[in-house]
Formats: sequence, structure tokens, C-alpha cells
Amino acid sequence: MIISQSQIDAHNEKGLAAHRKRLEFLTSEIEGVEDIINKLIDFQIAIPSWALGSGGTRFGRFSGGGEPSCLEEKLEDIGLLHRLNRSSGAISLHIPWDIPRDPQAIKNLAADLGLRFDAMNSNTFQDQEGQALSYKFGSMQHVDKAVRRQAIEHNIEVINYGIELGSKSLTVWLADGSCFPGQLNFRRAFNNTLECLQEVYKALPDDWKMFVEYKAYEPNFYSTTVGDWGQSFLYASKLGDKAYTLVDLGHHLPNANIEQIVALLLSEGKLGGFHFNDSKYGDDDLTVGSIKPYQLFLIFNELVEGMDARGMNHATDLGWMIDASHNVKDPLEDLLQSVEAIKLAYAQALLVDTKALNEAQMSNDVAAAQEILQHAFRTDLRPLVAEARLRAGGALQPLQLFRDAKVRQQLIGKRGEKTVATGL
Ligand code: PSV
Ligand code: MN
Ligand code: MN
Repeated sequence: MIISQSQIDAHNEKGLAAHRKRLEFLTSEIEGVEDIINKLIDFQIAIPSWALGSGGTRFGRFSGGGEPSCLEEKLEDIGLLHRLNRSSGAISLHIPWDIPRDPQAIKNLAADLGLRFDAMNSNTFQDQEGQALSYKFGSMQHVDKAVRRQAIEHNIEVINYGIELGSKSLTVWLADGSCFPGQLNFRRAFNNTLECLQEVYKALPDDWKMFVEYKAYEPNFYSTTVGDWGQSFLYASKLGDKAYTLVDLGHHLPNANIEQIVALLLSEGKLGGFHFNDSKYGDDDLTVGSIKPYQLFLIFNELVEGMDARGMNHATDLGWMIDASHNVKDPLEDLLQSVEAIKLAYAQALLVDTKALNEAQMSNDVAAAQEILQHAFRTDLRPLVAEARLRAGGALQPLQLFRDAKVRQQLIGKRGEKTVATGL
């Protein structure tokens, strides 16, 4: 085992006195510490199978070595993250990159590592080997019925793999759209897509959810057939109760007010979940919280308030997933940082004095409302996140232990320098 429990214990022993001091100070400063810690312990974030290697860009790819080359190794990597932070207890698979050849063995391995299967993802944005028809001009929007049928069949196949593994949701992201004005009849593209989604929806088991992901642009640069939350909401509403909108933080036009989108989707009962990442310009897939941590906090503030108002379970009623790509960092280090950023934003949102905020809002006290939010955001809650990890059996400082234990060097030793993980 690359990191043993005794290594984690020794690491924690070393940092315990300093941690306790920080925690005691924080506990004396704020209220509701135990409740926040317990909620943090329960909160799990799914890791995407496609983010365990170097993604690169269209200009080049620089492997860090030791990347997983099969589904089993991907599960092992996420098992490693989960052992360190006790918050990465799920994996999101992408088909055909992650076809489980022996589903029972994969299920057993996941169970041994304490992992469950979050949303299954279909892929009609690339042509796969041996595929009869091309998706060059779209999949579900395609003018040719046979291409549309192929896309439907693929999604049903993905659901079936998910059933075998015990997943409960399907995420559909379509690259469909157009690059030039005139290329597409928008109404026809929408209706073709809706009909296909309806066919897939029919194949969805009763206890499953379908997430319709939207994206403003890329790979198509003039129009996208599920281009924004309004369009996704339209599809999800027409499909039925099991269909929801999935919010990928990087899929908006610049400066979109994502927290407001989240609040409205939640209030309509149509928010399915998230692909967390961060960005400066477009779908950059950078480490969560690395560019706009305040936005992340504001999103969580809406989530906590809205989910509580609707009596929802924070940990289980939405899909919490990361969607990331790495060019210059070690993917596993990056994912540890992302999970930490999500938990921190969640903890800060839990700290918001909702009663006082509501009073400020009701009396139009704008300055007080801002103070309340920023007080929570500016309180350093890292000791609470660390304490939750400690109580759950994880490491006080996962990234530090990852480095001290020379995890990447060990992976390179096992798997080699020249490795390419399947995915983007
Ligand atoms: C597309 O940009 C996306 O965000 C979708 O979620 C895909 O499934 C994922 O990236 C991986 O390609
Ligand atoms: Mn995504
Ligand atoms: Mn994306």
C-alpha cells in the first residue's frame, strides 16, 4: 500500500499539537463548530476518472509519469486520495474510456477502497474506434436519424454499465452546436436533441437521475445546442422529474452570476449537481478555488440556504463532482487542493449567520448583509476542515503527506515514466 494508516497516524501525531492550538482558538471565536465538523465529515466529492492524468492542451501534453493506465489503477488513485482526505469517496466514470470489463471485480475493488460510483458520463463528442457513423456534425442534433440513433444507443449502453456498477445517474454533455451562422437550423437541432434525450430518459431506471450539462461554447464556436442553464432547464423540464440541470462552473460566459443561477435552479427543484473547477477565461478546468474563491463561497452560501429551505440533505441530494484537467501540476496534488477548496467554501457557507442575513435583507441593510457574508468568508476555517479529516481517519495535511511519502515517485516506480491515462 502506497500510504498506510500508520503513516497517516505518524503524520498526524507530528502536527497534532499545533493543530489543537489553532482549533481551540477558532472554537473560542465562533459558534456551531461541532455541527460544521459533522457536516464536513459527511460531505463527499466525486473525482472524475478523466482527471487523473495530464490533460494537456491542443498545443501539447506533458506527462508527469505514473499515470493510471486502466480503470483499476484509476480507482487505486482515487482510493489514495480518499485515504488521505476521507472526502473523495466516489468516482465518476466516462464511457468508453472506462468500460468495466469485469464489473463485479471493479465493484469489489471500489468497495475495498471505500468508493461508490457517482454519475456515469457518455461521450458523443468524439468518434470511437469501430464506430459506424461520425459525430463531426453533432450527435443528438444531427440531421441524419441514424447518427441520432447511434447516440441514443450509446447513452443507453452507458446506463447499463452504470446499473452493473451501482451508479444512480447519467450525465449527458453534448458538444453539439455549430461553428458558423447558417450551419444549423436551431429549432430542428433543439427538437432532434429533445427527442433523443426523451429516448434515453425512457431507458433510465426509476431511481436514477439524468443530468443535462450545458456549455456556452467550445468545441463549437457559434452556437451550442445546450448552451446555457435556460436551455438545459428547458430540456430537463420537458423530460420529466428524473431530469435535472448540471452546473459546470467553467461553462458560462464571462462574469455570469453563477450563484444566482444556482439559487433559481434549486428553488425550481431542477438543480442536479455540479462539476467543480475554476477558470479565468473559459472552460479552463483549473483547480477549484484557485481563481475565484469568493464566487465559490457565494455559490455554497446559496446552496446551504436553499437546500435547508427545501429540507434537503446536503451530502446526498445533489451530485458533487469535480471536472478538472491538468497541464502543469501533479493531477493528484491538484485534486487534493480542489477537494480542500470545496470543503472550505462549504464550511464558510455553514458559518454564515442566516438569521442575521435575513434580517439585514428584510430591512434593506445592504452594508450589514455584505459584512455578514464577508465575515464568514474571511474567517480562516482550515482548522475545522482538518479536524473533520482527522476524525474521519484522514491526514491533517494531505498534500504534505502526499509529498513526504513520495507518492508520485512510488507511482512512477510502479507504472513507469511514459504513461498516458485515458481521458482528455
Ligand atoms: C466538457 O467540457 C466537460 O465539462 C463535460 O463534462 C465532459 O464530460 C468533460 O468535460 C470531460 O470531457
Ligand atoms: Mn463538465
Ligand atoms: Mn468542461
